[in-house]
Amino acid sequence: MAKKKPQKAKQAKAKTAAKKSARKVVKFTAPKKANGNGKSNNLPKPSSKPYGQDGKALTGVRILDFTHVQSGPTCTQLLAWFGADVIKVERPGVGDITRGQLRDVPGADSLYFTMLNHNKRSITIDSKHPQGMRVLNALLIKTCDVLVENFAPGALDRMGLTWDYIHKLNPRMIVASVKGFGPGPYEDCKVYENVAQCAGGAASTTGFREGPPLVTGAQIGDSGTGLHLALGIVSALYQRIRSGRGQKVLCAMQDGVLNLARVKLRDQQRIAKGPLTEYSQYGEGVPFGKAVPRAGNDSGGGQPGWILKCKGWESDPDAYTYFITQAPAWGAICDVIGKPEWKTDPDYATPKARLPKLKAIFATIEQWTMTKTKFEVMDICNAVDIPVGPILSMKEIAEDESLRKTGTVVEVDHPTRGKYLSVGNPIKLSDSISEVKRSPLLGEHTDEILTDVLGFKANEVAEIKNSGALSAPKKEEKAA
Ligand code: CAO
Repeated sequence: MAKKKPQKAKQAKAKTAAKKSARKVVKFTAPKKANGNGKSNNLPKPSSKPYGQDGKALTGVRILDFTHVQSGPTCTQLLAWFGADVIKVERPGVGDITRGQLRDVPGADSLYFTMLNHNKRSITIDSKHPQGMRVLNALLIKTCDVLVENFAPGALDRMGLTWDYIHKLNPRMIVASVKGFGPGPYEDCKVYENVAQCAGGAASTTGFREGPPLVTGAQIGDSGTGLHLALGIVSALYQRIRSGRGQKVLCAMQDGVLNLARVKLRDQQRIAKGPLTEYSQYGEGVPFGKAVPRAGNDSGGGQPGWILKCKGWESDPDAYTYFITQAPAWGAICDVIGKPEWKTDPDYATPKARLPKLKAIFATIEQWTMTKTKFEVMDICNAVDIPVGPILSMKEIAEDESLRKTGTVVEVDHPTRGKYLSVGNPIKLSDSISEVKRSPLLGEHTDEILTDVLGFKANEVAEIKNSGALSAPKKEEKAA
């Protein structure tokens, strides 16, 4: 018993610290006891409200959003769609640099910004001003569960917001960061999308064998990493229920891209054991080198596929279909393209026999697809279980009624730019319905956050404002 006393004292101390850091808004409490099956007997009662009417998945979670450009904002936008209260801290006068980038409407926030910052609130704070730090400290201690940032390496520390400092202020705080590279030789580098695509192995494995490495239009470095980070944050929030403490969450863009390119690392190991037979270069008799080659439009799995021309391809750059010669569909493919004899011909009947002839086989299939529109190909092939997919232009996607119905493409109204299209939450939860709310204007919620969230009195708000910590330096005001 005597030995256990210091342990008890420690626990009591930890409890007091946890109590001190407990905020009004978030009440994640660990279940008190577990029964014999390891299951909690102290779980909240099931909701009596109908699906979709009992708040959102992350209701009660508050995020100090110190993100900018694309990777970080993607993450915090997802959290906001799931109901987190995301408070975006922006530099006075300027804000997130993307507000002014690629502007299509003079004076209005760019689509770059509006499409990445829905459902958030904006406060302007100069983090390098003592009064600005006072507000940040209040956000850190009093109300927020997670700080998310994607500054250049070291920038957060230079503001004085080191992990030790934050953790001391609020032991429950989760600090989540996107960086270009993880610890190692490149950890200090600034990184943008395409750098990550190159460093993560995507570019070297994308494109045609005869051409240079290629980046993809999908933002796998920025948005892909933001998505990874969001999962890290909700995992850390879940662990905090049990542990009572926050932790650091780091997602390097190189790592995120590599995770998405993992099938290529798979192939890198297979190449040492022999040629990659599903790559069309194998059928063409082109020897493999030491590293995974670019595979053009070959499908990444064991089912050969290629992009084929459809009716109208001469004038429409997107009149193409992706066509997969999945083994179980081979008979149907032969019938559809008018080559029923291939079903029994030993030179064509098995996947192995077809491998060396894939280029010629796809050329024959293309003779058929060129007689149909990509949507006709879709209808005819799907009716007999042949996997195909039309190459959709962004124009076609923007006009797609079914995507509008599911809320994946949404029309949003904005006070300075008017109506615009955006991508809504691609993740659908049946009991946590996402509504897309317009992005905030710069500093739009500064006053309500100072008073309603942080509880500063009128004289304190005036003191902070008069100090200049929340407004642009005079020179910038003149230039604007
Ligand atoms: N008040 C005062 N200063 C602020 C501030 C605020 N509210 N918000 C930001 N700043 C300051 C930072 O403290 C930093 O100052 P110091 O360099 O003096 O410490 C400065 O603004 C610039 O921050 P930054 O270095 O992050 O910005 P940058 O434009 O030079 O670099 C980027 C941009 C994206 C290359 C870099 O942030 C980065 O590498 N981030 C991590 C990887 C990442 O997310 N990349 C994806 C970008 S999306 O394509």
